[in-house]
Amino acid sequence: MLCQPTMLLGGLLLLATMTTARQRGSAAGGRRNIYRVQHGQCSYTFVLPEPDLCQLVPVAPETNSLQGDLPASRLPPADLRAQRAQRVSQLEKILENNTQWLLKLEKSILRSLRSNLVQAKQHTDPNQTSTVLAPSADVVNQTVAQTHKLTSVEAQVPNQTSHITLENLLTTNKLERQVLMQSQELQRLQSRNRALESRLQALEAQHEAQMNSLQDKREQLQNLLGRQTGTLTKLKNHLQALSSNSSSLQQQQQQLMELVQRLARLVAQNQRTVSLKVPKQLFQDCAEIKRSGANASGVYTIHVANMTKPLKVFCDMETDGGGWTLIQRRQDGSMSFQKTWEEYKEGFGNVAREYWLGNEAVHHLTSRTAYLLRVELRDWEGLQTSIEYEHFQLGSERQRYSFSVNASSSSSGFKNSLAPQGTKFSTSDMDNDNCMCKCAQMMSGGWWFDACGLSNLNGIYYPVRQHLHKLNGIRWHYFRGPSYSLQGTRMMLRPMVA
Ligand SMILES: [Ca+2]
Repeated sequence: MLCQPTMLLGGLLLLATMTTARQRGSAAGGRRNIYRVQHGQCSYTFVLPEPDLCQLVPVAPETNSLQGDLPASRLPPADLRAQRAQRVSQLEKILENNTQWLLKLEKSILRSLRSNLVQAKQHTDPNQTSTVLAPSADVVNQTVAQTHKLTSVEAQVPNQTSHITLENLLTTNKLERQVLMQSQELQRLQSRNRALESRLQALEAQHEAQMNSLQDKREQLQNLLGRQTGTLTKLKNHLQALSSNSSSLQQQQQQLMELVQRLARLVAQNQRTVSLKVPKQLFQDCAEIKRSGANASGVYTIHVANMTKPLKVFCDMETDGGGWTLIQRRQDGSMSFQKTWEEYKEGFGNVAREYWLGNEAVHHLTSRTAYLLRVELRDWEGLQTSIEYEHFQLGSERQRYSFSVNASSSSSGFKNSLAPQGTKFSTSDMDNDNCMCKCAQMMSGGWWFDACGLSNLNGIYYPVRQHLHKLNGIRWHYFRGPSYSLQGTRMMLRPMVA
């Protein structure tokens, strides 16, 4: 069925209106419009999306507000952004080409429409009109096909735009997560930094306190050093003073020594003078010395008959009239009495302290005249006693210095403890006792051991608190028992007839 020329003209006008409206829709953006084209008895419906191409282009990744706040190092890669921008640019070019093509089509239609209108006014024959409008229908069909093509192209634009937007959203979410994680990390680092700062402050305070303490100690040490230096200086001064004093003392000592030497020389000269003036007098014993006028107890020199050498001897000038010649004395343990036969024969010790005059001298002395032997004993408690023996005489060495007495008398009434007369003298190296043993080795010292007898005044000297229960000590049985070691003893001779 043929369409009326007016209807065809209205359809073309509608098509032109549609094209113009589409262009405005593109400018307004966002909506989908339905267009209908009536061509004769045929009706064409166009559903065209109204993409916001003009708005999509500005919503580029560079204008994202969130990305705009990010540091440059956290932005998407540059090539990704360039790729997206390129794709958007391509779409825009396609759309622009299509639009230009539509504008050209529109102009062509308008030109054809005007020429057809002019021809229609010239030729009112409907048949001719239909013949003239036939090419216009072909043009409309071409226009519809181009419109379909344009619609498909426009439909691709939102899809591409949605895809790009989705990628942007995903990238944005990813970046937001990274930003959140980095913010959390930053907070953690800030918290750790604050803790480290607090610790640093505490350490600085501790360090300052230690520095103050060290400063105080240093000041104390300096004070101490100063005091010690002062003390050292004083000590040096004292030392110098002492050195000078010492030098002075040494000089005085030297002067004194020289003085003593001069005095000694003077004394020696005086002694030689006295010896030259006084004729030398020889004494047999202390009794003779006493008779010569000497009344002071002390050390004298005697000349015993038949003895080649003079003897130093201690004379007791006080006891019971004095004149006693000591042949034995024990008083402090200063002399050991562990001696040989020969030593007991010749005598030993210090006559001013402890000594044994000598068996040979006693033999010669008691062979000249009758002597009284006095034995004095003293214990550790201060008790003293004495025993005297008349006609004490000591045999010769050939007789092993055996002794003989006539009678004895004790000042305290004690029984005699001396061995029987005739008992020989024994030493550790000369056994003359009446025992199968060697009493001198058992009892120590040299003595008139029987077997081994009741006395030994030449035993070992034991000091106080060690003097008990000693069989080899200085013992006298009938005074303090068989094992009591005495504190002191004296044996001395004096002629029975003065
Ligand atoms: Ca014997």
